[in-house]
Amino acid sequence: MRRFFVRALVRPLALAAAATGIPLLYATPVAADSVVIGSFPIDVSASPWTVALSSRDRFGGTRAGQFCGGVVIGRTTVLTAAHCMGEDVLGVSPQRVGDLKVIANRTDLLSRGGQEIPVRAVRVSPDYDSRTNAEDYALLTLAEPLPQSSVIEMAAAGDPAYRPGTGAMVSGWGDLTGGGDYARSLRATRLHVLSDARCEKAYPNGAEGAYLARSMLCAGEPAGGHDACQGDSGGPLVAQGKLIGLVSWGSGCGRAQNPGVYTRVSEVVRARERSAGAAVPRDAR
Ligand code: 4AZ
Repeated sequence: MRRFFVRALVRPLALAAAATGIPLLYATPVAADSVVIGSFPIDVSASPWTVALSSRDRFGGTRAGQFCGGVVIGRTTVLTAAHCMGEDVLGVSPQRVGDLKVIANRTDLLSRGGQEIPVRAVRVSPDYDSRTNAEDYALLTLAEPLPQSSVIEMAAAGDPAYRPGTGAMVSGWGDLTGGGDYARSLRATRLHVLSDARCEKAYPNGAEGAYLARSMLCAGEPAGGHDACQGDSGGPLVAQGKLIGLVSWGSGCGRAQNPGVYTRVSEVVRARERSAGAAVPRDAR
């Protein structure tokens, strides 16, 4: 995650600094605006589709091996970010992570609650572009089914939940401060869907970090302070009871001028319809 953090977060800032001529350090006062505020603890029963991705082999046991979030979209199917399955995060290809698991229905990572279920197969979106972060999703097939009560419906294109101004909630075990202060217990924050124009302005065209409205969704608060951060990646952004986004990338955390960028979940729905089960497993329907 650290290497992804550097790649995904620092480069857009560097590009912005180059474009404006404002020195990078002046443009990014670390202490003032990299702190995520406004998150609150929640019990996983309030968001039973939120799961932790875990590998104790790769990430150690101090937080049960948690390194990303995920979302239950079928009893044996978890949706996460493609970049969570990247070699720059895992160190090796996901197939070579022997203990890749999904931790479900557990609020406190170090408790014994819920289920730990091995991941049987990983399918990264064939359209994922690690350079632009476009189509940042992957599907995990679980070795055992989760309860139906953990499954959340994905919002298709045109669903009113995608409209700017819609209230939404994001949840995860990610960084609380932007300084590597990872949560042990599940947290959430409320924010709003923002216009594509807002993120196009925040992330102008560049070799990396450009906002692409077709496959990305912009969310945050006009004043900043409510945001996902490193370690939340792959986790759910939910509005009107449906899944609309996956935590994907952004510049810093909680900065007013840099909203969070999410994978647009309607793209996952579209890919599933297009391929009629080839790219997306049937049990995800
Ligand atoms: C990350 O590195 C990450 N503030 C996730 C979300 C955001 C930034 C970084 C959005 O996983």
